[in-house]
Amino acid sequence: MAHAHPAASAADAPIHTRHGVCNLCEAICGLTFQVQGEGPQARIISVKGNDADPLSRGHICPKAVALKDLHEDPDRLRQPVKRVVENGPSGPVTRWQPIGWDEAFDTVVEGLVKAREQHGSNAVAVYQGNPNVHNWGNITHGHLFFSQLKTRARFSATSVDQLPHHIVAHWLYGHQLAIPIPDIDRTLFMLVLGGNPLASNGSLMTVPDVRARFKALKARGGKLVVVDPRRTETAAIADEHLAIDPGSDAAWLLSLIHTLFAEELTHPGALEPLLDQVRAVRDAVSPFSPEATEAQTGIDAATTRRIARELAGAAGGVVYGRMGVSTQAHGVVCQWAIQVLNLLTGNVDREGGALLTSPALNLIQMKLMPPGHLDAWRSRVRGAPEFGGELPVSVLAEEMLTPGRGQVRALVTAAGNPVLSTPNGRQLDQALSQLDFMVSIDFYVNETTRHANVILPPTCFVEHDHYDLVFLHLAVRNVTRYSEAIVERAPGTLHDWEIYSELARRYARRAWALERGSVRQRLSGMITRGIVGRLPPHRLLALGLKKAGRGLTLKALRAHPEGIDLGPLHPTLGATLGGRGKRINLMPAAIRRELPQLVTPFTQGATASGTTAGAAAAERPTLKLIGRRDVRSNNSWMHNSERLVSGKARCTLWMHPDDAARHALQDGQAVTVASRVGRVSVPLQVTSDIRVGVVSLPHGWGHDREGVQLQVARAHAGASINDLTDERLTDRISANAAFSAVPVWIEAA
Ligand SMILES: Nc1nc2c(c(=O)[nH]1)N[C@H]1C(S)=C(S)[C@@H](COP(=O)(O)OP(=O)(O)OC[C@H]3O[C@@H](n4cnc5c(=O)[nH]c(N)nc54)[C@H](O)[C@@H]3O)O[C@H]1N2
Ligand SMILES: Nc1nc2c(c(=O)[nH]1)N[C@H]1C(S)=C(S)[C@@H](COP(=O)(O)OP(=O)(O)OC[C@H]3O[C@@H](n4cnc5c(=O)[nH]c(N)nc54)[C@H](O)[C@@H]3O)O[C@H]1N2
Ligand code: SF4
Ligand SMILES: [Mo]
Repeated sequence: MAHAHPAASAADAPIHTRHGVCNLCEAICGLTFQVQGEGPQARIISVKGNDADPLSRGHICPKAVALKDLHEDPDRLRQPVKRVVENGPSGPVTRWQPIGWDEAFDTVVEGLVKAREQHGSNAVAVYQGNPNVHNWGNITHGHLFFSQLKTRARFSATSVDQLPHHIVAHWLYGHQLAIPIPDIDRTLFMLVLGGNPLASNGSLMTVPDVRARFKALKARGGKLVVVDPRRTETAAIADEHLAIDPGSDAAWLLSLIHTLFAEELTHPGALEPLLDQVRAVRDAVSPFSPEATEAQTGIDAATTRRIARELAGAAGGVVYGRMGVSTQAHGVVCQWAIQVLNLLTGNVDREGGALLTSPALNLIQMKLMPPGHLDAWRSRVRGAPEFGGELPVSVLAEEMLTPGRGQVRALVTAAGNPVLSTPNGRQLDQALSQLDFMVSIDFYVNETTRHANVILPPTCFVEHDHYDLVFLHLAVRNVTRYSEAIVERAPGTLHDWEIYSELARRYARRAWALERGSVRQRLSGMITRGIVGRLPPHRLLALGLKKAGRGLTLKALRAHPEGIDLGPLHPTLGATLGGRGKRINLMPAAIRRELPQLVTPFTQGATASGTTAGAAAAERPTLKLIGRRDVRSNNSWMHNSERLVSGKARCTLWMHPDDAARHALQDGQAVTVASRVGRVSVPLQVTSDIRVGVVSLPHGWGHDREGVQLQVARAHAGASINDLTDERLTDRISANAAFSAVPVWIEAA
């Protein structure tokens, strides 16, 4: 492919210092760039942490420098392309033909409208990937386009991630984004389940420089306990590590709640008058004594009781659970139980506990984000519930492959790579190749976008400005920060928001006849889209800051590119609940129905994860597969940076020495891992840092597929764990993907 590669600017051109942030992960670290030259030819010559940043305080990780690699990557698309299949000497050959924006937009609108006309609105599906939340233009302008599709077939990375957190926040605090954040800088006891912030840099807890913050916690006499089947980087620096059996956390958390009641350790304090159904919780957890669940969890009853006492006794303590306890069969029960523990010990809305934040632009209080709704409709084939207007992505492939009214025939992917990121990705890979039309808004031809008819590539992060609309809501300190673009974009390129604005405009015109509603309603929609569509995100930010009325202006933010400190977290629960006249119902109906169903599996050592396994399981010993993150990796899409993939291969299967001996396998040898849905081959890494009976593979690998245009990533391809994870293994309440404890069989390759 012929791309304009940013030419090196003259070595004697002046060097400028510019401040910005890294948007790759939730830590949103402040950065200082050295840029040589001017205009689109300018080159980034260094990337460093910004010491003046009040949140990240100079911290960065190795991925920050890769923002430069992304900017310079010759594989990154800088112009729209369309897929053309031609007859070559030895069969059909696929080629990506560069096209102009005008043709690209028209082809996309035509393809989508045609699918809708022929098969109905729900035949056009949308998948929005993780970077949508990290790139504010998608949030400010994406809805102008997506809302017009009028489809219920909406999917996102939320349902392979934090969906249980949103559901529980919606139930307890009235809003999907009302997620209390650990007050890590003041807490005296922190219990972390299924999170490894030392590698991930925190999640639903924007916490740059987390290692230093944990160190400070210990220095002030606090305690860190990590519950994880693997001895993670975070477990290694903790005061205590409990290697729980994967998928059994809900049982353990119920035993902690049980202990609080049994030992009269519940002290909700100031929360007391807000809590409803406390007794119902006590009754529901009564079967789950620490003795009853210890066989399941592998954590002995005495330890469980001690941990409950330590949490209740701390002058500011917090339970925090992330991926490992969200993406499992009991994800919603886990996240509910974590909130209940924090509430019953009086640690919600309390310094040193978990607090709602006070960002400069408060999407909850300013009503800029809907509170959420659950089960307003269900998926066509399996009957999985929607949340907040989205269906769980585990059902996407079956919605494409199952004929009938409403079958998905066209797809829009935006900043997502579901082939590598969602359970049974191989099945989805095949389903994508059978679609009538697909468009991807993405700057790479990767495992997913290779199936698109047209790819619309936006600018990359250093080429546009940024204000973090989401993660400043989740930060351990209240901070506000606006960053200008670091380098000028190349001529003829578009930002994500401009792509959406234009798609929205053209789609509205073409689909006019399909819209219901009066002419007046349709016109007013068009006018709103026309106005908002033309306002760049920073103009909307300026308006929002004014409306927020906290005396902050865009001008003030521009004057402080390092960020403005708004102070430590402070109690604000009243403002979130009070505004809604709401109390906290500790026992939502779905939990009331679910807990009795868990009594037998959780207290009698039966397998808790429900489905799968099948006949094969009876014959061969199964191990439980879990995931893994590495600080140099970022989901599926930063593996084209040589500096992030060099060195020892990281896509290896971790296995305990006892299991290796039982399987007669040796460190370093190639093994085949098989599950109900597929098999992959990977090198084995034998280590006692993982629990017996458990194996671990990282996600986001598996790049060596026909047509993928990622030169570096293909040379370090690895295998995809999601060729093993099972789309039928989901959380029982939300249908969020259950990536933890997938039954697998292992043999020498
Ligand atoms: N370097 C890097 N950073 C990232 C990302 C990345 O890909 N790479 N991705 C970003 C994204 S999108 C997210 S959502 C966050 C995620 O942030 P984290 O949740 O902190 O990330 P993980 O490292 O996946 O941590 C999950 C932990 O759960 C453990 N685990 C697995 N199964 C179970 C179980 O059944 N019970 C318990 N108790 N633990 C279990 C795993 O061993 C693992 O250590 O990270 C973000 N940051
Ligand atoms: N087994 C297993 N599977 C997992 C996980 C796990 O722990 N285990 N983690 C899950 C989690 S937490 C997540 S969040 C998902 C992530 O899953 P996805 O969101 O589906 O995948 P990403 O790897 O984040 O892919 C991001 C895509 O966006 C593109 N992109 C990057 N920046 C931009 C931008 O600014 N604009 C546009 N338009 N495109 C951009 C990239 O080129 C890439 O194609 O994976 C999930 N999958
Ligand atoms: S921790 Fe690394 S990837 Fe995450 S924001 Fe900071 S520099 Fe970027
Ligand atoms: Mo995520």
